[in-house]
Amino acid sequence: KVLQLTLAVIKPDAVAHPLMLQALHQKILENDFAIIRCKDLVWRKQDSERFYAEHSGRFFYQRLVEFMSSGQMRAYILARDDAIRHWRELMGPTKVFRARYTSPSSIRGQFGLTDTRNTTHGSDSVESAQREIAFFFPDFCVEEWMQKEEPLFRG
Ligand code: DAT
Ligand code: MG
Repeated sequence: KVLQLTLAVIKPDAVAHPLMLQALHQKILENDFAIIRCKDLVWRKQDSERFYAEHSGRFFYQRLVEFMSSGQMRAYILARDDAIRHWRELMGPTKVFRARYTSPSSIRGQFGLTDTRNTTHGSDSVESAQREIAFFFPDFCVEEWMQKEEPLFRG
């Protein structure tokens, strides 16, 4: 099994509720992720615009950008075998109604409020994980971590 890193974010709707934040943190630990870095932060509107630039022009873009800069978030670098896929599976589908019906026990199925306020973010590929980790944790070097720390997880 190959250890993989992913970026996970608890979005402002969930951080606003201390019990939900705690439940999500617990869920991370229960699902065999190692928490490599964790920090609380608030985005300015331009951080939000930059992070979601791929969605600019979509009908929900303004709503998304406003929401993601509306309050505290908690960002994690998580490590696990197949971390990207496992975290996305735990989150469930993007859209809240799909999540409710097809994956009621997923994070979004349980806690998602709307298609925009859907509690969590997770990278969707190795490339986006690299980019997103650098975006949230500019001082973190993935290559260096893989060389120095990853071997410690092997035994
Ligand atoms: P995901 O967060 O599952 O990777 P995405 O990358 O397609 O989904 O979209 C990023 C965020 O944009 C998503 O978490 C919430 C918002 N969003 C996406 N599709 C939306 C829609 N149809 N209506 C409202 N918000 C949407
Ligand atoms: Mg995405």
